Amino acid sequence: MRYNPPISRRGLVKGGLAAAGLALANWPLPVWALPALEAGETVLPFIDGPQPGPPARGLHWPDLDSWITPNEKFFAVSHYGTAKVDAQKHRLEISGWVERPRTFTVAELKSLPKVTETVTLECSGNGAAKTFMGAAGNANWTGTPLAPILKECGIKPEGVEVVFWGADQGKEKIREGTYEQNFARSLSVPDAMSPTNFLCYEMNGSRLPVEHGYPLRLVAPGWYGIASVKWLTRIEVLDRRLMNRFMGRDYVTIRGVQRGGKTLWMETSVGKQNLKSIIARVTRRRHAQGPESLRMFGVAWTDGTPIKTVEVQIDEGAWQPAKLDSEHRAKYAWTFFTYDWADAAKGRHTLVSRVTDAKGDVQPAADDPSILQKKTYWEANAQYPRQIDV
Ligand SMILES: Nc1nc2c(c(=O)[nH]1)N[C@H]1C(S)=C(S)[C@@H](COP(=O)(O)O)O[C@H]1N2
Ligand SMILES: [Mo]
Repeated sequence: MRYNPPISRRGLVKGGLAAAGLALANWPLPVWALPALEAGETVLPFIDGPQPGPPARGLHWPDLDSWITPNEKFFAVSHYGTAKVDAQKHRLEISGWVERPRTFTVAELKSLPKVTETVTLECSGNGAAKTFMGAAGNANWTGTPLAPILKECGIKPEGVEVVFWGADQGKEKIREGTYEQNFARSLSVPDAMSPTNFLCYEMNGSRLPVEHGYPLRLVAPGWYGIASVKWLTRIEVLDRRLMNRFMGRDYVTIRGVQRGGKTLWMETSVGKQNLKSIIARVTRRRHAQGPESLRMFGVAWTDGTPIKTVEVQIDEGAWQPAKLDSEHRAKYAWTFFTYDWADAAKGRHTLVSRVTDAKGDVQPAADDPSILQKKTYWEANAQYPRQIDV
Protein backbone atom coordinates (compact mmCIF):
# COMPACT_ATOMS: atom_id res chain seq x y z
CA MET A 1 0.00 0.00 0.00
CA ARG A 2 1.41 3.36 -1.01
CA TYR A 3 0.17 6.75 -0.02
CA ASN A 4 2.31 9.81 0.21
CA PRO A 5 0.30 12.97 0.57
CA PRO A 6 1.86 16.30 -0.25
CA ILE A 7 3.09 18.10 2.80
CA SER A 8 1.67 21.46 3.59
CA ARG A 9 1.78 23.22 6.88
CA ARG A 10 -1.07 25.61 6.13
CA GLY A 11 -0.77 28.13 8.87
CA LEU A 12 0.93 25.93 11.43
CA VAL A 13 4.35 27.24 12.19
CA LYS A 14 6.74 24.82 13.84
CA GLY A 15 6.58 25.20 17.59
CA GLY A 16 4.57 28.41 17.34
CA LEU A 17 0.93 27.86 18.13
CA ALA A 18 0.35 31.58 18.38
CA ALA A 19 0.81 31.77 14.64
CA ALA A 20 -1.73 29.05 14.02
CA GLY A 21 -4.64 31.41 13.62
CA LEU A 22 -2.87 33.44 10.95
CA ALA A 23 -2.56 33.00 7.23
CA LEU A 24 -5.41 30.56 6.76
CA ALA A 25 -6.52 30.26 3.18
CA ASN A 26 -10.17 29.66 2.45
CA TRP A 27 -10.05 26.10 1.13
CA PRO A 28 -12.15 23.60 3.03
CA LEU A 29 -10.75 20.14 2.38
CA PRO A 30 -11.96 16.75 3.48
CA VAL A 31 -10.35 16.24 6.85
CA TRP A 32 -8.58 13.00 5.95
CA ALA A 33 -6.96 14.42 2.85
CA LEU A 34 -4.93 16.69 5.02
CA PRO A 35 -6.07 16.97 8.61
CA ALA A 36 -4.34 20.25 9.25
CA LEU A 37 -6.35 23.38 9.76
CA GLU A 38 -9.40 24.27 7.75
CA ALA A 39 -10.52 27.82 7.09
CA GLY A 40 -11.52 29.47 10.34
CA GLU A 41 -10.02 26.70 12.43
CA THR A 42 -7.62 27.54 15.23
CA VAL A 43 -5.64 25.42 17.65
CA LEU A 44 -6.46 25.52 21.36
CA PRO A 45 -3.17 25.02 23.14
CA PHE A 46 -2.92 22.33 25.78
CA ILE A 47 -2.39 24.04 29.11
CA ASP A 48 -1.27 21.15 31.29
CA GLY A 49 2.47 21.52 31.54
CA PRO A 50 4.94 21.61 28.71
CA GLN A 51 3.84 20.81 25.21
CA PRO A 52 4.82 17.37 24.01
CA GLY A 53 8.00 17.31 22.00
CA PRO A 54 9.68 18.12 19.86
CA PRO A 55 12.81 16.12 20.52
CA ALA A 56 15.81 16.76 18.29
CA ARG A 57 13.93 14.95 15.56
CA GLY A 58 10.42 13.69 15.79
CA LEU A 59 6.83 14.68 15.96
CA HIS A 60 5.32 17.67 17.60
CA TRP A 61 1.84 16.24 18.03
CA PRO A 62 -0.22 19.44 17.53
CA ASP A 63 1.46 19.83 14.12
CA LEU A 64 0.62 16.33 12.92
CA ASP A 65 -0.77 16.89 9.43
CA SER A 66 -0.06 13.83 7.33
CA TRP A 67 -0.74 10.14 7.73
CA ILE A 68 2.71 9.42 6.35
CA THR A 69 5.50 11.00 8.36
CA PRO A 70 7.99 12.70 6.03
CA ASN A 71 11.53 11.35 6.41
CA GLU A 72 12.86 14.62 7.79
CA LYS A 73 10.26 14.62 10.58
CA PHE A 74 10.66 10.96 11.46
CA PHE A 75 12.29 10.47 14.86
CA ALA A 76 15.63 8.64 14.99
CA VAL A 77 17.03 6.71 17.95
CA SER A 78 20.63 5.55 17.62
CA HIS A 79 22.41 4.34 20.72
CA TYR A 80 25.94 4.40 19.33
CA GLY A 81 25.55 7.32 16.95
CA THR A 82 24.86 7.09 13.24
CA ALA A 83 26.83 4.34 11.49
CA LYS A 84 28.42 5.33 8.19
CA VAL A 85 28.24 2.40 5.85
CA ASP A 86 29.61 2.09 2.30
CA ALA A 87 26.70 0.54 0.43
CA GLN A 88 28.96 -0.72 -2.36
CA LYS A 89 31.10 -2.72 0.03
CA HIS A 90 28.25 -3.60 2.37
CA ARG A 91 27.42 -7.28 2.82
CA LEU A 92 24.64 -8.99 4.73
CA GLU A 93 25.89 -12.24 6.18
CA ILE A 94 23.55 -15.01 7.29
CA SER A 95 25.32 -17.39 9.59
CA GLY A 96 25.14 -19.47 12.77
CA TRP A 97 22.87 -22.50 13.01
CA VAL A 98 21.90 -22.62 9.35
CA GLU A 99 22.45 -25.34 6.75
CA ARG A 100 23.59 -22.94 4.03
CA PRO A 101 25.25 -19.73 5.27
CA ARG A 102 25.04 -16.92 2.72
CA THR A 103 26.24 -13.45 1.96
CA PHE A 104 24.22 -10.88 0.03
CA THR A 105 25.16 -7.58 -1.50
CA VAL A 106 22.57 -4.83 -1.27
CA ALA A 107 22.08 -5.10 -5.05
CA GLU A 108 21.31 -8.81 -4.72
CA LEU A 109 18.71 -8.10 -2.04
CA LYS A 110 17.17 -5.41 -4.25
CA SER A 111 16.76 -7.96 -7.05
CA LEU A 112 14.59 -10.17 -4.80
CA PRO A 113 10.78 -9.77 -4.56
CA LYS A 114 9.89 -6.26 -3.45
CA VAL A 115 7.27 -5.26 -0.88
CA THR A 116 6.11 -1.86 0.40
CA GLU A 117 4.31 -1.70 3.72
CA THR A 118 3.01 1.24 5.71
CA VAL A 119 4.30 0.65 9.22
CA THR A 120 4.17 2.81 12.35
CA LEU A 121 7.29 2.64 14.50
CA GLU A 122 7.27 3.84 18.07
CA CYS A 123 10.27 3.85 20.38
CA SER A 124 9.36 1.86 23.48
CA GLY A 125 10.82 4.73 25.50
CA ASN A 126 8.43 7.22 23.91
CA GLY A 127 6.66 9.20 26.64
CA ALA A 128 9.44 8.58 29.14
CA ALA A 129 9.81 12.32 29.61
CA LYS A 130 7.87 15.42 28.64
CA THR A 131 10.71 16.15 26.26
CA PHE A 132 10.65 12.68 24.70
CA MET A 133 7.12 12.46 23.39
CA GLY A 134 7.45 12.51 19.62
CA ALA A 135 9.26 9.23 19.03
CA ALA A 136 6.64 7.74 16.76
CA GLY A 137 6.15 7.90 13.03
CA ASN A 138 4.44 6.19 10.13
CA ALA A 139 6.26 5.50 6.87
CA ASN A 140 6.10 3.49 3.67
CA TRP A 141 9.01 1.07 3.94
CA THR A 142 10.21 -0.92 0.95
CA GLY A 143 12.33 -4.05 0.96
CA THR A 144 12.35 -7.80 0.51
CA PRO A 145 10.67 -10.35 2.81
CA LEU A 146 12.96 -11.99 5.36
CA ALA A 147 11.26 -15.39 5.78
CA PRO A 148 12.07 -16.79 2.30
CA ILE A 149 15.75 -15.88 2.79
CA LEU A 150 15.92 -17.63 6.19
CA LYS A 151 14.09 -20.59 4.69
CA GLU A 152 16.58 -20.75 1.85
CA CYS A 153 19.45 -20.78 4.36
CA GLY A 154 17.70 -23.51 6.36
CA ILE A 155 17.55 -22.92 10.10
CA LYS A 156 18.87 -26.01 11.88
CA PRO A 157 16.69 -27.68 14.53
CA GLU A 158 19.06 -26.37 17.23
CA GLY A 159 18.29 -22.75 16.30
CA VAL A 160 16.18 -20.93 18.90
CA GLU A 161 16.87 -17.27 18.17
CA VAL A 162 17.69 -15.07 15.24
CA VAL A 163 20.05 -12.22 16.11
CA PHE A 164 20.13 -9.06 13.99
CA TRP A 165 23.43 -7.20 14.21
CA GLY A 166 23.98 -3.54 13.36
CA ALA A 167 27.21 -1.99 12.07
CA ASP A 168 27.14 0.55 14.92
CA GLN A 169 29.15 -0.20 18.00
CA GLY A 170 29.99 1.15 21.41
CA LYS A 171 31.62 0.24 24.68
CA GLU A 172 29.57 -1.60 27.27
CA LYS A 173 30.62 -2.07 30.85
CA ILE A 174 29.60 -5.53 32.03
CA ARG A 175 30.52 -6.42 35.60
CA GLU A 176 34.28 -5.77 35.86
CA GLY A 177 35.03 -5.46 32.17
CA THR A 178 34.39 -3.06 29.31
CA TYR A 179 33.63 -4.57 25.91
CA GLU A 180 33.22 -3.17 22.43
CA GLN A 181 29.90 -4.45 21.16
CA ASN A 182 27.74 -4.02 18.12
CA PHE A 183 24.08 -3.11 18.48
CA ALA A 184 22.00 -6.28 18.33
CA ARG A 185 18.47 -7.46 19.00
CA SER A 186 17.01 -10.90 18.60
CA LEU A 187 13.68 -12.50 17.77
CA SER A 188 12.66 -16.09 18.45
CA VAL A 189 12.76 -18.29 15.34
CA PRO A 190 8.94 -18.23 14.92
CA ASP A 191 8.85 -14.44 15.40
CA ALA A 192 11.70 -13.95 12.94
CA MET A 193 9.96 -16.22 10.40
CA SER A 194 6.79 -14.12 10.49
CA PRO A 195 5.90 -13.28 6.87
CA THR A 196 5.52 -9.63 7.88
CA ASN A 197 9.25 -8.94 8.52
CA PHE A 198 11.34 -7.53 5.73
CA LEU A 199 14.82 -6.25 4.94
CA CYS A 200 14.28 -2.62 4.07
CA TYR A 201 16.25 -0.31 1.77
CA GLU A 202 13.73 2.48 0.95
CA MET A 203 11.71 4.84 3.12
CA ASN A 204 8.81 6.82 1.67
CA GLY A 205 10.05 6.17 -1.85
CA SER A 206 13.58 7.45 -1.24
CA ARG A 207 16.79 5.67 -0.45
CA LEU A 208 16.77 4.72 3.25
CA PRO A 209 18.23 7.78 5.02
CA VAL A 210 21.56 7.28 6.80
CA GLU A 211 20.09 7.90 10.27
CA HIS A 212 17.36 5.34 9.59
CA GLY A 213 19.78 2.54 8.73
CA TYR A 214 21.20 3.03 5.23
CA PRO A 215 21.75 0.87 3.30
CA LEU A 216 19.77 -1.87 5.05
CA ARG A 217 17.57 -2.36 8.08
CA LEU A 218 15.08 -4.82 9.42
CA VAL A 219 11.45 -3.70 9.64
CA ALA A 220 9.51 -5.85 12.11
CA PRO A 221 5.89 -4.62 11.88
CA GLY A 222 3.94 -4.70 15.14
CA TRP A 223 7.05 -4.60 17.34
CA TYR A 224 8.39 -1.63 19.25
CA GLY A 225 11.02 0.24 17.22
CA ILE A 226 14.01 -1.40 18.86
CA ALA A 227 13.32 -4.68 17.05
CA SER A 228 13.89 -2.98 13.69
CA VAL A 229 17.69 -3.09 13.64
CA LYS A 230 19.38 -0.46 11.46
CA TRP A 231 22.65 -0.75 9.47
CA LEU A 232 22.04 -4.50 9.36
CA THR A 233 25.25 -6.46 8.72
CA ARG A 234 24.64 -9.95 10.01
CA ILE A 235 21.76 -12.26 10.79
CA GLU A 236 22.94 -15.01 13.05
CA VAL A 237 20.93 -18.00 14.26
CA LEU A 238 21.82 -18.97 17.84
CA ASP A 239 21.08 -22.14 19.79
CA ARG A 240 20.54 -20.04 22.92
CA ARG A 241 19.21 -16.66 23.87
CA LEU A 242 21.05 -13.38 23.37
CA MET A 243 21.24 -11.44 26.64
CA ASN A 244 23.11 -8.30 25.60
CA ARG A 245 22.30 -4.78 26.74
CA PHE A 246 19.36 -4.35 24.38
CA MET A 247 17.75 -7.70 25.20
CA GLY A 248 18.66 -8.22 28.82
CA ARG A 249 19.53 -5.00 30.61
CA ASP A 250 18.33 -1.89 28.84
CA TYR A 251 14.86 -2.07 27.25
CA VAL A 252 13.72 -4.36 30.03
CA THR A 253 10.30 -3.77 31.59
CA ILE A 254 9.88 -4.46 35.29
CA ARG A 255 6.29 -5.22 36.11
CA GLY A 256 4.50 -6.54 39.18
CA VAL A 257 2.02 -9.29 38.46
CA GLN A 258 -0.34 -10.93 40.93
CA ARG A 259 0.21 -14.62 41.51
CA GLY A 260 -1.59 -16.42 44.32
CA GLY A 261 -2.22 -13.21 46.26
CA LYS A 262 1.40 -12.11 46.00
CA THR A 263 3.19 -9.63 43.80
CA LEU A 264 5.76 -11.25 41.58
CA TRP A 265 8.30 -8.95 39.90
CA MET A 266 8.72 -9.86 36.29
CA GLU A 267 11.48 -8.54 34.00
CA THR A 268 10.76 -8.89 30.33
CA SER A 269 12.46 -7.71 27.19
CA VAL A 270 10.53 -5.01 25.29
CA GLY A 271 8.27 -6.80 22.84
CA LYS A 272 5.32 -6.10 20.59
CA GLN A 273 3.68 -2.71 20.42
CA ASN A 274 1.05 -2.02 23.08
CA LEU A 275 -2.17 -0.47 21.89
CA LYS A 276 -2.08 3.29 22.31
CA SER A 277 -3.84 6.49 21.35
CA ILE A 278 -3.24 10.19 21.86
CA ILE A 279 -5.22 13.36 21.25
CA ALA A 280 -2.79 15.29 19.08
CA ARG A 281 -4.62 18.60 19.07
CA VAL A 282 -7.92 20.35 19.72
CA THR A 283 -9.18 23.00 17.35
CA ARG A 284 -11.95 25.54 17.41
CA ARG A 285 -13.99 25.59 14.22
CA ARG A 286 -16.07 28.57 13.22
CA HIS A 287 -18.75 27.77 10.70
CA ALA A 288 -20.27 30.18 8.22
CA GLN A 289 -23.67 29.37 9.68
CA GLY A 290 -24.43 27.91 13.06
CA PRO A 291 -22.42 27.75 16.24
CA GLU A 292 -18.73 27.07 16.56
CA SER A 293 -17.59 23.64 17.62
CA LEU A 294 -14.44 22.02 18.88
CA ARG A 295 -12.70 19.15 17.16
CA MET A 296 -10.36 16.66 18.78
CA PHE A 297 -7.94 15.06 16.40
CA GLY A 298 -5.70 12.17 17.31
CA VAL A 299 -4.09 8.95 16.35
CA ALA A 300 -4.25 5.34 17.57
CA TRP A 301 -2.17 2.26 16.86
CA THR A 302 -1.74 -1.37 17.91
CA ASP A 303 0.53 -4.37 17.25
CA GLY A 304 -1.47 -5.01 14.09
CA THR A 305 -4.62 -6.23 15.82
CA PRO A 306 -7.50 -4.36 14.16
CA ILE A 307 -8.82 -1.34 16.03
CA LYS A 308 -12.39 -1.81 17.22
CA THR A 309 -13.05 1.63 18.66
CA VAL A 310 -11.41 4.83 19.74
CA GLU A 311 -13.36 6.72 22.37
CA VAL A 312 -12.91 10.08 24.00
CA GLN A 313 -13.91 11.21 27.44
CA ILE A 314 -14.57 14.79 28.50
CA ASP A 315 -14.27 15.65 32.21
CA GLU A 316 -15.07 12.20 33.61
CA GLY A 317 -18.18 11.99 31.40
CA ALA A 318 -19.28 8.91 29.48
CA TRP A 319 -16.89 7.57 26.83
CA GLN A 320 -18.01 8.73 23.38
CA PRO A 321 -17.08 6.99 20.13
CA ALA A 322 -14.67 8.95 17.94
CA LYS A 323 -14.83 8.76 14.16
CA LEU A 324 -12.08 6.65 12.58
CA ASP A 325 -10.42 7.67 9.34
CA SER A 326 -11.65 5.11 6.82
CA GLU A 327 -9.43 6.32 3.98
CA HIS A 328 -5.94 5.84 5.35
CA ARG A 329 -5.73 2.43 6.88
CA ALA A 330 -3.07 -0.27 6.90
CA LYS A 331 -2.70 -3.18 9.27
CA TYR A 332 0.49 -1.97 10.94
CA ALA A 333 -0.08 1.76 10.53
CA TRP A 334 -1.63 4.24 12.88
CA THR A 335 -5.22 5.39 12.38
CA PHE A 336 -6.44 8.95 12.67
CA PHE A 337 -9.60 9.77 14.61
CA THR A 338 -11.72 12.85 15.20
CA TYR A 339 -14.41 13.78 17.63
CA ASP A 340 -16.56 16.85 17.08
CA TRP A 341 -17.65 18.47 20.30
CA ALA A 342 -20.62 20.72 19.64
CA ASP A 343 -21.58 22.13 23.01
CA ALA A 344 -18.37 22.78 24.91
CA ALA A 345 -18.97 24.97 27.93
CA LYS A 346 -16.57 27.80 28.71
CA GLY A 347 -13.87 26.90 31.20
CA ARG A 348 -11.22 24.29 31.77
CA HIS A 349 -11.69 20.75 30.46
CA THR A 350 -9.78 17.50 30.65
CA LEU A 351 -9.86 15.35 27.53
CA VAL A 352 -8.56 11.84 27.05
CA SER A 353 -8.79 9.08 24.45
CA ARG A 354 -8.62 5.30 24.62
CA VAL A 355 -8.38 2.63 21.95
CA THR A 356 -9.92 -0.86 22.11
CA ASP A 357 -8.74 -3.58 19.75
CA ALA A 358 -10.59 -6.49 18.18
CA LYS A 359 -9.32 -8.84 20.91
CA GLY A 360 -11.04 -6.64 23.48
CA ASP A 361 -7.82 -5.16 24.90
CA VAL A 362 -8.39 -1.62 26.16
CA GLN A 363 -5.74 1.09 26.48
CA PRO A 364 -5.36 1.35 30.28
CA ALA A 365 -5.87 4.47 32.36
CA ALA A 366 -2.84 5.87 34.18
CA ASP A 367 -4.19 4.50 37.47
CA ASP A 368 -4.85 1.02 36.10
CA PRO A 369 -2.99 -1.63 38.16
CA SER A 370 -1.17 -2.79 35.01
CA ILE A 371 0.33 0.70 34.68
CA LEU A 372 0.88 1.36 38.41
CA GLN A 373 2.71 -1.96 38.71
CA LYS A 374 4.97 -1.16 35.76
CA LYS A 375 8.07 0.36 37.37
CA THR A 376 10.16 1.17 34.31
CA TYR A 377 9.11 3.65 31.66
CA TRP A 378 9.46 1.33 28.66
CA GLU A 379 6.36 0.28 26.74
CA ALA A 380 4.31 3.16 28.17
CA ASN A 381 0.79 3.14 26.76
CA ALA A 382 -1.37 4.69 29.46
CA GLN A 383 -4.17 6.98 28.43
CA TYR A 384 -2.88 10.52 28.08
CA PRO A 385 -5.22 13.22 29.43
CA ARG A 386 -4.83 16.75 28.09
CA GLN A 387 -6.26 20.01 29.48
CA ILE A 388 -7.61 22.93 27.50
CA ASP A 389 -9.31 26.21 28.29
CA VAL A 390 -12.39 26.88 26.23
N1 LIG B 1 21.64 -0.65 14.68
C1 LIG B 1 20.73 -0.03 15.43
N2 LIG B 1 19.42 -0.26 15.18
C2 LIG B 1 18.47 0.36 15.92
C3 LIG B 1 18.83 1.24 16.98
C4 LIG B 1 20.21 1.47 17.22
O1 LIG B 1 20.59 2.24 18.11
N3 LIG B 1 21.13 0.83 16.43
N4 LIG B 1 17.83 1.83 17.72
C5 LIG B 1 16.55 1.11 17.76
C6 LIG B 1 15.50 1.85 18.42
S1 LIG B 1 15.56 1.91 20.11
C7 LIG B 1 14.45 2.39 17.74
S2 LIG B 1 13.16 3.11 18.54
C8 LIG B 1 14.40 2.34 16.26
C9 LIG B 1 14.18 3.73 15.73
O2 LIG B 1 14.18 3.70 14.34
P1 LIG B 1 14.48 5.07 13.58
O3 LIG B 1 15.73 5.64 14.17
O4 LIG B 1 14.58 4.74 12.13
O5 LIG B 1 13.29 5.93 13.88
O6 LIG B 1 15.60 1.81 15.72
C10 LIG B 1 16.09 0.68 16.37
N5 LIG B 1 17.17 0.13 15.62
MO1 LIG C 1 13.63 2.77 20.90
